[in-house]
Amino acid sequence: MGLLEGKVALVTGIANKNSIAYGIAKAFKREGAKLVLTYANEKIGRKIAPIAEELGAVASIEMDVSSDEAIDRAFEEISKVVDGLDIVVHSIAFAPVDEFKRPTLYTSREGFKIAMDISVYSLIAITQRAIKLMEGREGSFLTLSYYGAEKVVPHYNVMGIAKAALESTVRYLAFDLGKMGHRINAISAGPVKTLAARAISGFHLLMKHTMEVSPLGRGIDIEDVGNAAVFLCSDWARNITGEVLHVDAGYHVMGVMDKEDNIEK
Ligand code: 0WD
Repeated sequence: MGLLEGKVALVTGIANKNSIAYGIAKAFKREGAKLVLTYANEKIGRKIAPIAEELGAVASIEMDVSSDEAIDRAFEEISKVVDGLDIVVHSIAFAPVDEFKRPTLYTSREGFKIAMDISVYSLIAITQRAIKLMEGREGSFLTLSYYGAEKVVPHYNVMGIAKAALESTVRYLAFDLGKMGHRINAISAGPVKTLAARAISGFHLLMKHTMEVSPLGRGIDIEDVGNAAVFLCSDWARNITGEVLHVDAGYHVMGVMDKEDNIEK
């Protein structure tokens, strides 16, 4: 029997088969979860229709998280296709591409607002609606973060600030949700080549560096994130909340990073 047998999972943020959310949805399906997908706009919706079919999703629904009305409409639809929700995956982030091209010092007010709104506030907005569909269940929420929340990663800029806020949001929401018996955690994933990652200058160097200096001497893939997500959203993790789990081949534990030390591998 699968670890998520009988559970209903809402998975946001699949843009294509490289998306981290796709790796998560695939692992959830393997473990027996029933899936509902949401996408940002019509164009992505058309692109992911075959993915929704492949995953046997109950429904695939448009939800642009920049608008409360759009989120309300999406949840109205979601409530029509499932009796309730056990799991919600928030795999959404955005900042205008210019913000990755200039130093953090010159972040624009508008770029800052957009990054925080789409990448952080959306988690709160989605959670507010989702808990209404979790009554009588022990719900589990999951979001995606990155090491740039903790340390300076050149070019990650305002998104690092947003991820720091996102990780803090996870802790504050854990406190509120705990009273209802629900949990919320984050996975801090190592670099994965996705559409969103392409916006970050020098991303390939970041991937190479991570592979060279991480204790395991390798990178990670969306399957790794999917498997960790299954654990965090399953009953095996029923006393884990407010946590940020690193799925990064151990990169975050390193202080001095000299690739020569890894040369034996
Ligand atoms: O190395 C990486 N790729 C890492 C990503 C390492 C660690 C964490 N992450 C995080 C990202 O910051 C994000 O929170 O994982 C999450 C998923 O990102 P991803 O899988 O790397 O990227 P992608 O496949 O592009 O999915 C992100 C999606 C958007 O795709 P595009 O490329 O169209 O921006 O976020 C969604 C959208 O589907 N998104 C929105 N969804 C609803 N409403 C919105 C919006 N307004 N804006 C973006």
